[in-house]
Amino acid sequence: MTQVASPVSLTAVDAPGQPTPSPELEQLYRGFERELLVPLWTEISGLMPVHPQSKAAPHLWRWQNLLELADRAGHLVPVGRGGERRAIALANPALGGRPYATPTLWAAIQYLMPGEDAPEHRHTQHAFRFVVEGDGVWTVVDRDPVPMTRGDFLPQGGWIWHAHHNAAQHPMAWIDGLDIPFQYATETQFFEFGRDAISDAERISPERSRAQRLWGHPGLRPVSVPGPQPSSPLLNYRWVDTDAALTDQLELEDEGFPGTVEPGHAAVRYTNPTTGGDVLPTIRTEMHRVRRGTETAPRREAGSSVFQVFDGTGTVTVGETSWRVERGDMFVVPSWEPLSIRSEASASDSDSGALDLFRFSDTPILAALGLDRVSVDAGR
Ligand code: GTQ
Ligand code: FE2
Repeated sequence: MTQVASPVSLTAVDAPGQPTPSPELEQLYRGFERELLVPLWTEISGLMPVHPQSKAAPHLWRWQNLLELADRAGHLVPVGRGGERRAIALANPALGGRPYATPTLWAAIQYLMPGEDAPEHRHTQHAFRFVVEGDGVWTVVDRDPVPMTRGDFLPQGGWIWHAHHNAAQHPMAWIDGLDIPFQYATETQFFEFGRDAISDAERISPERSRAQRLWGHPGLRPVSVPGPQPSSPLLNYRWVDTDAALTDQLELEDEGFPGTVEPGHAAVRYTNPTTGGDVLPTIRTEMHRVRRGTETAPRREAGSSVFQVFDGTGTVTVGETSWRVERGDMFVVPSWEPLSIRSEASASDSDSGALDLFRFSDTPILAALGLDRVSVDAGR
């Protein structure tokens, strides 16, 4: 049976600017129903709110719980052609059980047992991997073996072939981010299976990917490859570089020079070296470092984001909700919910006691349409 618009009950419309109820008005509304029409005046506050009212909820997933369940899946669920990946998605509790962290973003923990292969495929969904701990897996992107170790970020633009292989004697976990919900909503997905097995040459893990050798030199691009590319040709951003960039920002701040987002808060964005813009057409990715004892000013952004704690401990507040967070924990910031981060070193924290957070968001989609907005409560 076809779904029809729910009837407008005159008494239920409790919004400003409604007409005086009468039998004639009731007749008019029944006429709207028959013709599948809905008036704006009964719906306007929901359809055109004064600011974004996200359907998604702020939510935190504990890394230890994700890891424990992923490991159980590793022992019970084979990975192979058809299912493709042992990836387990974060399902926002306010999005109806769909495997969506936010209305636009997929976030998952992926797990490979020793020696396992995840078969080659490609899809229009833009994707990345981020490694919070471990090593041993490399991903083969367009036949280029790319190593993955703690702190590495690996973008992987749409329609690029990719397979994963765990060469280590131990299981490995990492996180994936994709624009699956966005492409589901816009009905733009294509998918293709690749080879059932990668070649022996692709099983040999080099120190550096070919992409890193070609594109991984700051401010230098190969002259042989002209023009902008839609997603980054640099397939791995190494932790050593990200860490150095953040350390330098905070040291510059100590010396009285600009560079940090706000006092005690350094941040870098992963960029496409052929454009200087975001690494992926639909997903923005950043690494933030909040100095020990610093609390960031509450900040709202149009669009949604997902964070993973990379290092340190602290307290994160999203809207009305606060969590104590530690390494690996993942949380969602819905559109226009204020976010504030406080770094509080615990006794077990090593060295600096700073709180490092990896972040991804749907901002490039909004920016392309002129819908990106930010509001910072600097007065706090
Ligand atoms: O690793 O290729 O989490 O295709 C979801 C879809 C990971 C992947 C996911 C994928 C992948
Ligand atoms: Fe994939």
